[in-house]
Amino acid sequence: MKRRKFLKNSGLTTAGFLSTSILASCKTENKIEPESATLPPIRPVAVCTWNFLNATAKAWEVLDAGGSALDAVEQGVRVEEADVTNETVGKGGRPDRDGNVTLDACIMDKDGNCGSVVYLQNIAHPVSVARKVMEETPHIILAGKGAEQFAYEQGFKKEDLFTESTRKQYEEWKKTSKYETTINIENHDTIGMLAIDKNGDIAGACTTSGMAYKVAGRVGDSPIIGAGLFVDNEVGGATATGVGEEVIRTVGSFLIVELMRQGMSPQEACEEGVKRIMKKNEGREDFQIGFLAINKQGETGGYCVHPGFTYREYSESGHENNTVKSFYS
Ligand code: SD4
Repeated sequence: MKRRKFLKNSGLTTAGFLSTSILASCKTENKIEPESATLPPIRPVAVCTWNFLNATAKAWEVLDAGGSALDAVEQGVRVEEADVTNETVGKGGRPDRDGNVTLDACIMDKDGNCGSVVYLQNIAHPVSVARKVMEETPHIILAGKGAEQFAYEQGFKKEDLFTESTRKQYEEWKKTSKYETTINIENHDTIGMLAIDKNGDIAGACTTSGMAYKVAGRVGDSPIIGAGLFVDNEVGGATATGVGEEVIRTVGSFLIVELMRQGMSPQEACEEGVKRIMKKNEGREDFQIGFLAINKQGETGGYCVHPGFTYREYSESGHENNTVKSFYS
């Protein structure tokens, strides 16, 4: 206890010393510039994996109204969870090979608080359940039946997550029961979202139904803090899409944030993240990964294994879908 107090006090002293020296270094003639004058202005922004215009527009609406980055990412990704035409997220997500639609999601805030649900069935908005796990329990991850039970206790409704289309596709798939993690870019449209609010705080969320026709019980990277998503409010955030097994092996999003902490730009960090994965998979071409990152200054970047991955960015200067460079051309 005493030691902690000492560290806290010495931290304060160091902070005091630093701001004094920053102030001193900002002295121009007889005028002292406030410390904030030397920092870039805060630029609220929302970015997400792939070209999800409606989701980023929703996140931007929250940010523009002065809402928190945490609310923005939750509200933003919920748009995709509710969109039944997106067959990789939320309601309308494709099932596992036994015909269960199972959802994975996580959320992380500026203070490093996080919540996650894995293998969640019958609930259309796993990201909101993940937020409840973060805010209402002392835990971080709830799985399967326990997560579902918790969701009902929190007032979420039971829903059939199949649609006519996904049921038909599943019946068709069963005729061959062939499972491959193909590089088809259409097979990957998990949404990972990062946002910076007017206070300059960063939050992120990630939600998916995972690989179509996966082995029952399989959980990917998307709900794993550090793999599919990571946020450090001092540095930035990162999120991933694609074959989750490969992202987990390198703890991809955490790696990218740490690379940014060491001085890399979001773009450089995403490139290095993909290169690390490719080093472990030399010569392998049969999978796709896309990384997206943002730093504290609001700079963004992305990189992927195969061409096709894009990310949508939304800020007061408008919105655009950015095509990113890839490891293979
Ligand atoms: C997973 N990363 O479960 C997810 C899949 C994905 O678009 O990104 N799909 O491995």
